Amino acid sequence: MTDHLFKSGFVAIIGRPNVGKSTLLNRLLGQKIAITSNKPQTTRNRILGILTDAESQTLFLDTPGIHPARDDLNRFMVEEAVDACADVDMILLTIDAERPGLDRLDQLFKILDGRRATVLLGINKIDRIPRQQLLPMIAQLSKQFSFAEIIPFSAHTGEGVDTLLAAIRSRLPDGPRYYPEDILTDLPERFIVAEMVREQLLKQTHEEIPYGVAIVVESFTERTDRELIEIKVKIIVERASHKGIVLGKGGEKIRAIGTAARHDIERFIGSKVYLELFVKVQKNWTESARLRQEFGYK
Ligand SMILES: Nc1nc2c(ncn2[C@@H]2O[C@H](COP(=O)(O)OP(=O)(O)O)[C@@H](O)[C@H]2O)c(=O)[nH]1
Ligand SMILES: [Mg+2]
Repeated sequence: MTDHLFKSGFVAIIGRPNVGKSTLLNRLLGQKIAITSNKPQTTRNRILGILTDAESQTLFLDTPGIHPARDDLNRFMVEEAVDACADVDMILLTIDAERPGLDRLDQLFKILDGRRATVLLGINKIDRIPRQQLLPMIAQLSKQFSFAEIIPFSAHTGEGVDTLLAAIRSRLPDGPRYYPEDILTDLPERFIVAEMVREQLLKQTHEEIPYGVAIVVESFTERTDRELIEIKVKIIVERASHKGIVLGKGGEKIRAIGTAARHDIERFIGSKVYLELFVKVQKNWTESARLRQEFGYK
């Protein structure tokens, strides 16, 4: 294949928290690299997912949700999402079919209008609505912004995702293969390991705990004597009382978190893993620029 026939480009996946952006990315890649949950601040950083076939390479940017930001960590997350729209070829604005309104997105549309990127609208979670709602919904949405295309799909069941992918690939400009074809992300393994632990904290603890948590991989050692990777992970919480909740009665909670995270990490790395978790209290780290940076929110 001669190089000038190859297509490639960046696609930013944006939208409100919880509409299923990260679930879609994982579905597109056929592997879990982005963590998901029903809690709003699940995705904190921009995540690059790379999908390559014989003719093209699509570089998807999964982003934290766009929402009113009340504090510094949230402002960082919204900036990550808006920044991701700079210099991309396409923007896939994603909405939830159960709450399809584009209201309060005026500001976002102003930003999008100024971009050269093609804007597609993805309507996710169509498995949750009666089919006959779909056409009127599309008619309504197409009046609100001139999307290049509106594509309904379910990231959960996979329905419509092939159509979405075809719509994206057909609009890719000529471009090089930026990454080798077997690379799925530019994220370090350590980052994804930390995210998989954070996902379990999101899923297995409640209230303010998941929001005030940061995860740091302290060591990552490949044992040569056994086919095993030893990973030591520090869980940072904002308060002493949170430490007790994460540990649980007799250490029950942290064991459950460790077991579930280890399964995901083993599937991702393709090797047996020994995972050691420990909890440290770092008061009000979300308010400290230095600590946010140290914990990976630059
Ligand atoms: N029923 C249904 N649930 C979905 C679908 N896509 C995502 N979800 C769920 O919606 C929640 C938010 O998903 P997530 O990918 O973390 O959303 P994000 O904040 O936009 O990245 C999770 O509980 C997902 O399992 C879908 O197509 N159908
Ligand atoms: Mg997400």
